[in-house]
Amino acid sequence: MRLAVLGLGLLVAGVTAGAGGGSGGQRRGGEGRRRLHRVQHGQCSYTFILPEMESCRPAADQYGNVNAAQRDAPPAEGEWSAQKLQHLEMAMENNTQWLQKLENYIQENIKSELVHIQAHVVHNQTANMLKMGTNLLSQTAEQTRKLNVVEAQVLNQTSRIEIQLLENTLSTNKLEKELLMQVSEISKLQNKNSQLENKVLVLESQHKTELEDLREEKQQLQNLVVRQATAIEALEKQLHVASSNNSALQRQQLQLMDSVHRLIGMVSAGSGRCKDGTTSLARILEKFRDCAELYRAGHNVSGVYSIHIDINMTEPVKVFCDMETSGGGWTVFQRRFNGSVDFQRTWKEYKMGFGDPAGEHWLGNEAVFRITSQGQYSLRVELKDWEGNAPFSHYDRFQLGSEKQNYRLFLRGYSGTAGHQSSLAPHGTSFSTRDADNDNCVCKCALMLTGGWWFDACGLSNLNGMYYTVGQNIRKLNGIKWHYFRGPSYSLRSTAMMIRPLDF
Ligand SMILES: *[C@@H]1O[C@H](CO)[C@@H](O)[C@H](O)[C@H]1NC(C)=O
Ligand SMILES: *[C@@H]1O[C@H](CO)[C@@H](O)[C@H](O)[C@H]1NC(C)=O
Ligand SMILES: *[C@@H]1O[C@H](CO)[C@@H](O)[C@H](O)[C@H]1NC(C)=O
Ligand SMILES: *[C@@H]1O[C@H](CO)[C@@H](O)[C@H](O)[C@H]1NC(C)=O
Ligand SMILES: *[C@@H]1O[C@H](CO)[C@@H](O)[C@H](O)[C@H]1NC(C)=O
Ligand SMILES: *[C@@H]1O[C@H](CO)[C@@H](O)[C@H](O)[C@H]1NC(C)=O
Ligand SMILES: CC(=O)N[C@H]1CO[C@H](CO)[C@@H](O)[C@@H]1O
Repeated sequence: MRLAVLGLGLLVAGVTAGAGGGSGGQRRGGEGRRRLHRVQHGQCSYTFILPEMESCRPAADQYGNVNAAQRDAPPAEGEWSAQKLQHLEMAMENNTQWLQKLENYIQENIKSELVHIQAHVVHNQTANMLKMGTNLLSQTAEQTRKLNVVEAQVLNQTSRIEIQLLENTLSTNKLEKELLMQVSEISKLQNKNSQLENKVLVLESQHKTELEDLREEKQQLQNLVVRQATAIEALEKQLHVASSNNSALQRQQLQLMDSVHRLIGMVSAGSGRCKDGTTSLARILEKFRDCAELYRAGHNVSGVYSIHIDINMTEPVKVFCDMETSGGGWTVFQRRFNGSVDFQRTWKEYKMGFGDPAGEHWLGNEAVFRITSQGQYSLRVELKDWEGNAPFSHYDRFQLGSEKQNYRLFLRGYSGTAGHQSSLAPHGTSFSTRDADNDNCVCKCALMLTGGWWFDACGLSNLNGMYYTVGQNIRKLNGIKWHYFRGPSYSLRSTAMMIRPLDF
């Protein structure tokens, strides 16, 4: 390859060199017969302009034809014209000679330069050809290299694809194996399934028979239930009669208990001989000190019960027990809800109590004093207004002083929903009635506000005030008042004050 390119380059150089020489020679030959003489030297051209003479027509024959023209010319022209002609010829000859000299000179100069130039051109062309050749060679080499790289890449891709194909076939084989295994497992499972189905069929048939047996049993049981229902109805009827008999019996029992108490009193008042007998009798007859004990003994229905406040009070005291509110067991000592009982009472009446335990009622300061002296008691005040609100006030500790202490109040631990703070008179406030003024006012609070209460001066509450019905209960200073619930002049609809042991 390299050799071929080199040869080609040499050939091209030779051709151009020959062409250049040829053209140069031709031009020179032509210029010899013209008035403009031009010489080409490389890229430069030299032009010589020669002096022109008038009527030089004969000049065309100046080489060799001069004598012939002289012979052909008419003799009339004369000697003058012959001389002139000779002169012209000489000048022409001079010119020609000069021109030849010039031409020789130029030719010599040009020859040497031409040789030089041709050599240069050949060298330059050769160098250019070589350069081109080397360029071509290097380009070819580069292309070959690139081709090799591409080939390698193609081979790499092909090998990679082959590897992937191998892997794929491998995984396909694996999958086929797994598929075979799964197919076998499925067939196993199908076998098991068919076995199970058989079992299920067997069981179903068993169940059917059992179900039929069960249906028969159910029928029998239903018949039994119907029979028993009728029996229960009969029993219920009997129970109804018996319970009516039972309440009658309870009443008889109460009467009996009263009579027995009276007997015990009589016996204890009598001679001391039978002391052992009376205590054993008292133990036999149950005595409840408050509603909490009644509740613990199983009485869980609100209503009127009898309690024995202490050993000396032999007569039982009838009291209303609230067995529902906040766990039950409450001994109610004040209750108002329809104004049927007058609460304008004297000190003695407030001491001993008044009203109806089943309706509106005041149990009595003496009883409350004795009950709350038995242990630690809590107080709960239940209130209702005419708009249907039913809040409460609770005091952890509540106790009344004795009559000598004017049944003064002992209170601690307020909580509840009937106001953010207690409306009951402060600790130590005495009880006042219209005939016993123990308040902290120069006035008589019990007369102004009516009823009997722990008036301070005159305080924020009075649940024993006048009972006003709905519509008349507003702007009444002497009504049923609980300041922090409905303010100082609103008379409430219903109230209840009740006590229960702190540890109930
Ligand atoms: C050789 O040829 C290049 C371009 O073909 C030209 O530029 C350069 O002058 C030449 N050299 C000679 C010595 O003729
Ligand atoms: C194929 O090409 C990758 C990256 O292009 C290369 O890591 C690997 O070695 C090549 N493999 C061969 C066989 O040339
Ligand atoms: C109810 O009591 C009466 C007598 O008090 C009695 O004759 C009757 O048999 C009793 N009834 C029942 C079902 O105990
Ligand atoms: C009340 O007591 C009876 C048994 O003495 C019981 O069956 C009933 O559930 C109780 N009622 C309440 C509200 O506790
Ligand atoms: C105890 O009972 C007797 C007789 O009934 C009575 O005289 C006495 O005042 C009573 N004591 C008290 C503290 O009530
Ligand atoms: C108040 O209630 C009691 C007990 O429920 C009832 O006997 C009485 O008739 C009632 N009085 C009025 C005025 O409603
Ligand atoms: C006619 C003419 O010009 N003749 C001249 C030719 O050249 C020689 C010398 O070169 C002259 O001496 C002539 O006078």
